[in-house]
Amino acid sequence: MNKVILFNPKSAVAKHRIPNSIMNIAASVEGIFDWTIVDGNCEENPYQKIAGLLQTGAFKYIGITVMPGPQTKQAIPFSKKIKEDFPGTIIIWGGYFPTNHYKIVLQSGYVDFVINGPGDHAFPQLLNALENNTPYELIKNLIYRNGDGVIKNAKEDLIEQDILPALPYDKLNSLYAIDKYYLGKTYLGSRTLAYHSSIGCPFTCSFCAVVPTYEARWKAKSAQHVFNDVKYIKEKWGANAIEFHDNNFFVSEKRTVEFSRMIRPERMNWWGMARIDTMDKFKDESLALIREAGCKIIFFGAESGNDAVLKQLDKGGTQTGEQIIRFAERMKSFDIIPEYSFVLGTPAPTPERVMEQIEFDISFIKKVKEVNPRTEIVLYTYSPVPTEGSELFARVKESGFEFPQKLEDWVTPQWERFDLRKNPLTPWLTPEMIDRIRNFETVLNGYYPTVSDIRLTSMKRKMIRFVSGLRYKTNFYRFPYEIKLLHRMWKYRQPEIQGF
Ligand code: B12
Ligand code: SF4
Repeated sequence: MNKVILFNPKSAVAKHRIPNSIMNIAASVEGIFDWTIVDGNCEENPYQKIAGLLQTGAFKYIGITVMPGPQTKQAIPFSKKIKEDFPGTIIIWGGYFPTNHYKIVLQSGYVDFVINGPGDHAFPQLLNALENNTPYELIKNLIYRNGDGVIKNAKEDLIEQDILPALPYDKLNSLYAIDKYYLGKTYLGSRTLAYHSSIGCPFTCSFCAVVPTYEARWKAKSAQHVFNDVKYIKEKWGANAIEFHDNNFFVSEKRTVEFSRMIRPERMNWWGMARIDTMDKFKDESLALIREAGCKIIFFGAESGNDAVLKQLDKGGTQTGEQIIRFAERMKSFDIIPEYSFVLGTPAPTPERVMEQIEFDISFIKKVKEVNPRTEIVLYTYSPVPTEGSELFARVKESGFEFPQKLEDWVTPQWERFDLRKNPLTPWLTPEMIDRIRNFETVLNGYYPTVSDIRLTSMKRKMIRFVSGLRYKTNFYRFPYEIKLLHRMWKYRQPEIQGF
């Protein structure tokens, strides 16, 4: 039986997370195929490592996980080179990038298959078909080339998460010590590990890559299952804090409350992502319990304070600017830090309206800070994702915006910035608008440094706040070089790209 390489391209310069995407895929073939992991975050020269494995002749398949941005930088050139150097290798991509951009990926000619969304069944089924020379054309979640065309198979129903095989921590540890994946000292603890307890999301926000991938579906592990896993991670691997990587951890109040009751005595801190309108419906007792159970900070997609923009973003129809402010205040009484992310720079019919929207949100963010100064703000610039059928994406297409036509174009510097949601190449945004957003961000981060940068001493905090104060108060954000200099000198943390 041919063996399998699972490759996690480099995703972060430091503090890289445990590679849960390929750990899930490894679990799906455990006991059926012999597999190994190459983690681009932990290897000096990952291509050499992969080539060494392929040279043995024992490996025929390489599965690569790709999220947009940094991971494409290794995934694209490496796949191309593997096909040139080892043409018999079958290359299979999975993850958010190929799921949303499958055509360009397969048209490159050097990626053989794409797995559309969850790969827990599709991946072993595909390998079985290829090994036994049986048809793969009906495998759900598979996308493949046929002649000149690209065929997208039907989607599979979401799998019950409790019956999925356990992640192979022991085997990973034999390849790369689990200790490498602790996030060192963070705001949460000294040994924070990432865990994923549910897939998808039941909502259909028109700017979000999760929507075309999961089509408004969500499946979660039960509270008991999550607790058992967390306890195992704590006892066997020594974690003292958990980062829940679910797109939407708090969908169910019942599951959250059950989990909180179980985890409370373990004295662990944890973090997760949520929606404001969902959590605003949680009872006071539930919020108090969540905090007591160790949840210190929650990431919320606030997106905008402007109700018309929220409607355009399709935030489920129930989130409003008024609610965003009120909820920030509500979180104060529970001592939970709300981490609000905003998406600025969405399209509007005229340039003046685009700028008005940006200015509106800048003042709105300042209001949020007034009612609850501990609210962490993460600022993104809107980068389109192909949410076909949404009014927002229709407007994006009308504007003349186009995704790259060749896979290699994604690794050019301008498209990399697009992925990082910093400079999105959208035709309606002028350089002045982008500067206004980025400069405001710099001044905001100067006046309110993130709590997650635990290396920033109180002296440094006071100093940078002092330096930024006048600008913040007078709305003068242009050329904030002095703040940038301090940020660079002190290696200021950027939660928007480094994660929390
Ligand atoms: C952890 C994480 C990171 C980590 C690193 C990830 C890593 N691999 O090391 C960090 C913090 C570095 C990060 C950064 C970014 N991230 Co990120 N990240 C995530 C997060 C929270 C979890 C990924 C994960 O482990 N999932 C758990 C696994 C089990 O799920 P999965 O990946 O979907 O895997 C399943 C399937 O997709 C498929 N599959 C996946 N890979 C493969 C591979 C093969 C071979 C097969 C067959 C199948 C397969 O099967 C799996 C099991 O069913 C996701 C959101 C999420 N919940 O998934 C965002 C997410 C992937 N990130 C995203 C983005 C955009 C980024 C950034 C590029 C930009 C940004 N500003 O956030 C930055 C890059 C910054 C930089 N470094 O410069 C977006 C992608 C959106 C999009 N447009 O496609 C997501 C979806 C968040 C979001 N909702 O917007 N990220
Ligand atoms: S609630 Fe969050 S994860 Fe769900 S669709 Fe909206 S932005 Fe995406």
